[in-house]
Amino acid sequence: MSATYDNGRPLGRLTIHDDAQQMIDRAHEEGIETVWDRLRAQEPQCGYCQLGLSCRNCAMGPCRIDPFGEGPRKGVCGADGDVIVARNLGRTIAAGSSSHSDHGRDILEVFSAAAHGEASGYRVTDEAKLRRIAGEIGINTEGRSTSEVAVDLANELMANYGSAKGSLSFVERVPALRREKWTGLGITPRGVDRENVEMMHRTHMGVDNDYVNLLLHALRTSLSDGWGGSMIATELSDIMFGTPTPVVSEVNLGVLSTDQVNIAMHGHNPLLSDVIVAAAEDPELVALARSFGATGINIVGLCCTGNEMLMRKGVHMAGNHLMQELVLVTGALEAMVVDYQCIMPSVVDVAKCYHTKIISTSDKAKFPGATHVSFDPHHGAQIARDIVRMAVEAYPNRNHERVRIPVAPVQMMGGFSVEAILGALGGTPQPLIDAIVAGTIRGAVAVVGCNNPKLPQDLEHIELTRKLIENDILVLVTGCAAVANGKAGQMMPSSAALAGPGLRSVCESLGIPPVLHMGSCVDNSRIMQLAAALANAIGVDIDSLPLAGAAPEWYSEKAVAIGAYVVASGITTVLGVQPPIFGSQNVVNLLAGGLDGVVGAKFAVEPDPYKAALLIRRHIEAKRQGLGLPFIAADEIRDNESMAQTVGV
Ligand code: BF8
Ligand code: SF4
Repeated sequence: MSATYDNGRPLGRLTIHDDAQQMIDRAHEEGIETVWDRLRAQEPQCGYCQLGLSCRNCAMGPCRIDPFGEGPRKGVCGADGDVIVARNLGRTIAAGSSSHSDHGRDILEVFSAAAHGEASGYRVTDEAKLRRIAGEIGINTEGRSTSEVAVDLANELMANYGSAKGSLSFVERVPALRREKWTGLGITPRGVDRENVEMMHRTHMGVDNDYVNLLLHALRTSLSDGWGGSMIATELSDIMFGTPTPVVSEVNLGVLSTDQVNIAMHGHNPLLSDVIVAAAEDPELVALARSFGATGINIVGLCCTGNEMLMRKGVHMAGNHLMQELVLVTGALEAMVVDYQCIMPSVVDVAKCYHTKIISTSDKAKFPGATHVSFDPHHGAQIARDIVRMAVEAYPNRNHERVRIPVAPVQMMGGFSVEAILGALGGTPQPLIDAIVAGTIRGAVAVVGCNNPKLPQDLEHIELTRKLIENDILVLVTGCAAVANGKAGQMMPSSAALAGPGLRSVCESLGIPPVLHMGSCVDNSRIMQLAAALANAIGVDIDSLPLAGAAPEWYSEKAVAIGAYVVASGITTVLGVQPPIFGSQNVVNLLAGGLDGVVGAKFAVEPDPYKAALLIRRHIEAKRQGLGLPFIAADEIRDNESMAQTVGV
């Protein structure tokens, strides 16, 4: 009996989507274990760890602090709860920052190889962006060839990873007032590797034992990702694979095909997926698929690899984080090709129940039981063809009677890079500023992050977003939050009908949705850039703007790093899942209060999407008041229903 069921009845609501629920039921019928089963098997989860009060940083431990005062109040070394909680959070942020930034480095290394003419299948696609970015960071572009400029840009950005440079190239984008705040706090980010190494050093036993000092460095570490590694990943991906422009795609398990070879690209890095999409159009491989009775080769995306492909090529999206096992349960996948991050090891076990091949490709991320094809970008095009061939050759093994594709797909629009948004506005942020000043749009919120099996899948993403747009708040989405909103039908221009009258009128006049897909999780750097551009255009710091962030269903260390750089950049952020910091009242007070006094933003935790929407709405109105714009006083914002009626008309 599966643990997600009790006498055949599901234990609580696991998802709000029909495609997911049908596949959960099928997994149950077939005795296939999923993430929800394993979560239940882990319960009750460790209370010390949930509070952040356990430490295993050295062999005098492991230690835990009793939050109630009857047991130990200090670890063996003497560290108290404040230090242990802050150290754990710092290490989490270092892991998240390292993940995104190492992805950025992989892109940078291939960009460098391509600039030297050494990487087959990769080239500069957006020449104008190459020259604009190079010029922005002081590289001479006049009269120089593409490869000369690209080599210089690669070398300059490589230096962002080490300690040779004093600060990151893209920090110049940050409003001067913000940079002054960072300087005052000593958190201007230096090299990506340097900040991360220093975070690990400071959290070794007997180094930094001041929770405030630790947390400030954690912010600095996250900033090295947000304005460094992640931003490098985004900008170079655009230069190599194309800067996204609005594109209509389809989403949910209905994007799988009953009569084509289905290949799901899962993970994060577009280096592999870009060449796979090209290989799937290779006439020889299409002919091979036809020779096996398939009508073609269907590439679909999962998680952030899916977002990268959707944003640039309109490739259909099978689902977000909690769909990675369920997509296998359709029985329709010939191959799941993975690189790294957010790939559950369990996909190998689920795939064994079907004919599906799991093909791992990164030497950094091996999965016992999977077929490993080491991806060398120098021979990217050939390796991509080899991988697609393996998938095609699996098609004859498909048991068509076991195939169940549960629903029809839903349309969603993606492709809203900063360039595309400014393009839709006529080349300048001024129309958006005018709409915010007039109150037609009250403000903007980035709804980002993951799925977490502790919550009904996508419920919080969708309900929070819906309430925000109803209240004339523009929503920017990335990562799994974007996929959630796409599945719910909230991301087409016609979805403007769901928005309040002000936002609706703006969206209808521009032909855009009220929820704008800005990309994968590294592409939260696009949101930072947009916020900085708005602040620079008005001549204020980012924390003066009517903006907020939300990560309603986060699970990942990367999401913690994102939240940290968003807050350190001046944007208050609401989390839907409690982070493991509540073992230290001092740490909570700092992150949820004290930070506001120094970076102009803070964290809040609110699992109820309606209350989160209300909290955000109040925050946005307070920022409007601060800018001298028409605002609704907090005590007049009673609840979301009355907000929708009172505001924005
Ligand atoms: O980087 S939103 S579950 S897939 S961590 Fe992972 Fe979270 Fe999805 Fe993308 Ni981001
Ligand atoms: Fe225990 Fe201190 Fe070692 Fe942590 S660093 S395990 S608190 S002795």
